[in-house]
Amino acid sequence: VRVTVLSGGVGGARFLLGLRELGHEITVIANTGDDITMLGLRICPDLDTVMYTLGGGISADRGWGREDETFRIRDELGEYAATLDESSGSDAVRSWFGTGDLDLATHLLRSTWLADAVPLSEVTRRLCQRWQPGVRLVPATDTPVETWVTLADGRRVHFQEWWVRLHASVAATSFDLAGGRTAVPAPGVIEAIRDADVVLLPPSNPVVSIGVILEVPGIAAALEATAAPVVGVSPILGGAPVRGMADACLAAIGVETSALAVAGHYGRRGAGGLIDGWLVDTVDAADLPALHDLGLHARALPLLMTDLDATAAIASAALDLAAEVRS
Ligand code: FO1
Repeated sequence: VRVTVLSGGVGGARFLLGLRELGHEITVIANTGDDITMLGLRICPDLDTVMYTLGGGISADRGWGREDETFRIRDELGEYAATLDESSGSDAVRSWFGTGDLDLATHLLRSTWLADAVPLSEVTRRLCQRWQPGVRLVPATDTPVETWVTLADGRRVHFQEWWVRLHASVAATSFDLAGGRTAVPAPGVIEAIRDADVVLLPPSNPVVSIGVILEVPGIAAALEATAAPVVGVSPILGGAPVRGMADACLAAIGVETSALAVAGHYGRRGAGGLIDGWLVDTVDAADLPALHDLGLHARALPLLMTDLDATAAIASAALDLAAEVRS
């Protein structure tokens, strides 16, 4: 079965580990709105988290960067930062975002190839030759895009600054995808949605991960048009995200932090929305009638991805719901 998955970082990558156990032909369309250029290097957090997670190199506790990592270069840069002022350039003194020594090899290679006008999708293909993730990993777009956040105090900061330095402690009032208007889906992205047997929305951040992928012109329309059933997995359990700060993102766009509200936010296909089916955790089973009233196929089951078997069971339930939608 050809399964196409729109994915962000940690939650999507963990879901993919379970889905991969089921042995289908998987194409992952990854969010690139988290991407940032630091000290001349292009860093693609969600592409790398999926690649490292499925390739067996991810730092399990961090959810980003490499296992067995050292940060000698980051710390050495910090020694310089301590003696510099802003006139030296914000990258030089901005030491709140550090990359590990092993991780730097990925950024050096990617940045060299990008500087030679190699498209990000080709860069990703080359990097995956080492990591063998067992899926086709494609950025949503080869066009450089970045999520920027407008804060309640009027500042506009890069997503990473809001997420990492501020830890979303200052309320966001809106997100915009810099470069998004002229972004073009990467080669194969539209076809992967159009020709899929099933399209899945894993429990990634609905706003800054899935939402950003959907902002790339053409992708939302492809989702609405595909003959494949589209099934989502709620990232919100019992009114809270399992990990990350999807609640802060949902609040910024005026969506309540609940499994039902996120389903309503994605909307039912055929009614201008993007999904046909929705999985919620057992704690949200009371939402099933309301989900059916939205015209969605829905099922409640344990959604905590505690281990590989639990995650594979969730992925299997998503495929079962897709089969129910198709029938
Ligand atoms: N997250 C942090 O909290 N602190 C960091 O210093 C940091 C560095 C970093 C470097 C490379 C990379 O791929 C990810 C990194 N992240 C860091 C995580 C990143 O902010 C998140 O992975 C996503 O962008 C949010 O999903």
